[in-house]
Amino acid sequence: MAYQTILLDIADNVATVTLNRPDKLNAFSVEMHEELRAAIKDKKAAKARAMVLTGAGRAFCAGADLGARDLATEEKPDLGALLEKYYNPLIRALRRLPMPVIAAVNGVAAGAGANIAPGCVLVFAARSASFIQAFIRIGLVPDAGGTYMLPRLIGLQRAMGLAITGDKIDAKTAAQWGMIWKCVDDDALMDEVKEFARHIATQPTRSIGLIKRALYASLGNDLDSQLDLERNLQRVAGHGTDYREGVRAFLEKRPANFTGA
Ligand code: LHQ
Repeated sequence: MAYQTILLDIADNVATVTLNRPDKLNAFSVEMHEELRAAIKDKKAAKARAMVLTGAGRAFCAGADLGARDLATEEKPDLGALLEKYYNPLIRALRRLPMPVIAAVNGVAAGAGANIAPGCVLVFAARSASFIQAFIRIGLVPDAGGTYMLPRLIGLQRAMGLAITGDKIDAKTAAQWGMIWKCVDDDALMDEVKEFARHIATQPTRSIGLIKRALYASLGNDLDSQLDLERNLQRVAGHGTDYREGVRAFLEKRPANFTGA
């Protein structure tokens, strides 16, 4: 498929998706939503063992394209319908994808753009990048999973503060607060993320998918349910060839050669 608003590159078992509307700071149009959805489901990309999500130009993503609706003629815009059709399925898809998706936040991430990043398993951000819960600035509510992830990542006070002020925080603060995994020098960001993704793509991919399931489920589970889930997932992991290979490699004192199965 030829994409107009994203770029998809697959190399070394890593699928890199670049949001590519740089003149709009990679704001989400319907077309970009549809192309991103197609890229996530792409058959070749699905064979990769890690995905990187980043933005072209100076921004990661400025959220919804605010020029896409004509509010002068729309009396009661149904923004819920847009979330139902595009943003919610995107967050669910990122969550459920068995491979790890790593966000490389190369610049400003605002509105839904700030919240799709923590929808990925790990977030690396350039030192000059920033995160803005911009919704309040236009009379809206954080979406794309922000009201779920933010309090869990950074605590209720900080989440509340960011959401009701729309204040910008820089990548260093985001890392200190636990909102992102790592803040990286601008020039080093893509090299570091690619190297990390290539490494992760050599690891037991199936286990990573199971770990995603376990840790995300833990955010809503009590201990008993979580212990049951760990038992179930470990059962699945124990049937994988990577488990056998990992143990064999350990006993033979050699590096493991994981296939992701
Ligand atoms: C944009 C955008 C943008 C269009 C920059 N759209 N063009 C879900 C459901 C339904 C509806 C609504 O929303 C949602 C979820 C959401 O995401 S709501 C939140 C939407 N996003 C925002 O409110 C952020 C809007 N953007 C900004 O506040 C600023 O652009 C930031 C702080 C991101 C960057 O500021 P600057 O670095 O000063 O850049 P800029 O404002 O000059 O933008 C550069 C260009 O990008 C500019 O176009 P132009 O033709 O003048 O060069 C902007 O109009 C365009 N752009 N964001 N979201």
